Amino acid sequence: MDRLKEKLKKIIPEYREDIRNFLKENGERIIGDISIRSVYSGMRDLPVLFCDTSEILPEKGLLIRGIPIKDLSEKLPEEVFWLMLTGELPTSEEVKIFQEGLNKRAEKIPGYVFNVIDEIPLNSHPMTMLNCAIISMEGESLFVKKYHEGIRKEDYWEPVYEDSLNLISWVYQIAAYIYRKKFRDGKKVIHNFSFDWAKNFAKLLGIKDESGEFTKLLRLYAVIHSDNEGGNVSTHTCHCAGSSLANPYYSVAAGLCGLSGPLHGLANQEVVKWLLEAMEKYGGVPSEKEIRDFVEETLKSGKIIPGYGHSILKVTDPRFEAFYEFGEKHCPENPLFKTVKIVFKVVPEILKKNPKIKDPYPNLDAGSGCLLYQFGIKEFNFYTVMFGVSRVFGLTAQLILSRGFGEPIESPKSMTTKWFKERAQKR
Ligand code: NMX
Ligand code: MLT
Repeated sequence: MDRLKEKLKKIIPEYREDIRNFLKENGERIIGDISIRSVYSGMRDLPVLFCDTSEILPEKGLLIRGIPIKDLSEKLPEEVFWLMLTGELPTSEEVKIFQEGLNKRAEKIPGYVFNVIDEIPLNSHPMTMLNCAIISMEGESLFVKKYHEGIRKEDYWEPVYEDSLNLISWVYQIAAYIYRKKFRDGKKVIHNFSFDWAKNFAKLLGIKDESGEFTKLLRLYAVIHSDNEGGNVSTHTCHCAGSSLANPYYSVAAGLCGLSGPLHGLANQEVVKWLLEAMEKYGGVPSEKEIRDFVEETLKSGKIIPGYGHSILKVTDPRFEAFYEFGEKHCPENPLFKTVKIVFKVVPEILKKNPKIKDPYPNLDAGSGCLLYQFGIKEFNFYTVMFGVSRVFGLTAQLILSRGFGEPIESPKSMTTKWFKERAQKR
């Protein structure tokens, strides 16, 4: 029996009812004003979305269902997925059963998806391969099948849940195949494991891990990247696509296409690329002065400092701190990690000099890549795939809840610049 699904059968109708009642009583209340600048600045700070899996407090960072992300750093991504959906952490028995279910699903990955990857030019970016592979599986969607058979709106979430769990069980296998195909032996390792999600992934990637430290990193990595409230590009894009009732395969791929940009998920590869350039230039771990010069040079050339800044946070991202603490414990002598530390010492002070930059502190991408590098994943253009595989937990949790609530198609109104100008004059 699927215990998570059983729980959701109780929770989701209550969730729907609760929001409906809330809207009945308060739906017409006005909650704020909108400045013209906000509209023209990527809708920054506008409370126009709701998301119940997680929230970001500008001064504290990410909370998943009210729990600070660092307090979840010893948890499994499976547990965090459960938490996002139900508001509670599962018991150890519930986790075990849930993992057994995922492992059963893992074995049912459609074989053709590997042929699809084989047909993609090998010099394509790994995110291209990941997204093509995910989209190619959309014919597997149970949601599509049920929708065409005819299903009550209240029940949409159930096939979305099935599709989501399949995605969670399949996408890491796809990622591992892309890694081996593009960078290693090209072997397709058949999934016949019964470990937890991260250990399965570590095995498939083919990274030697006698100490178990790499698996620990993968668990942390997935938890840290799993969710980040509702407005970031990947989550919002997935949510928006899902609101048209595009199936979870399309919706997740839409979100992951958004993740592929350098201001979002691609920043992790850009960070390591930039750090290695600095190390090459100065012949090893640079001094503080050398990093200062390198940062100034980067800014003067019109480039950004990757891994620094955030559109909501106003403090060092606790997700960066979690990676930093992992690095201190597991690889304090790694030259790349040492360079990350020096950059962290130097960069915020420099960025603070630019009053336009609202957050001069590191985000999660400033510290994630150097840890993968330490364990032998040195091909940094694979890092966004690692982010994507982890983000699937949050994207799908949010899709399930959105369909559970019965959220309608997203359709904010856009106005012309002429309209805004006329409006500004009237005031
Ligand atoms: N280096 C140089 N300039 C920066 C940086 C940075 N790290 N961060 C912000 N700025 C600039 C930004 O480009 C903008 O300039 P302009 O007005 O000339 O376009 C100005 O400061 C104001 O930006 P903010 O309002 O502080 O930040 P915004 O919300 O627009 O953008 C990021 C947030 C995260 C996109 C931005 O800080 C950035 O580009 N950071 C570097 C890339 C990065 O690390 N992205 C990953 C974010 C996390 N993730 O995984 O998705
Ligand atoms: C994320 O985890 O999605 C990033 O920090 C980007 C964001 O929140 O805008």
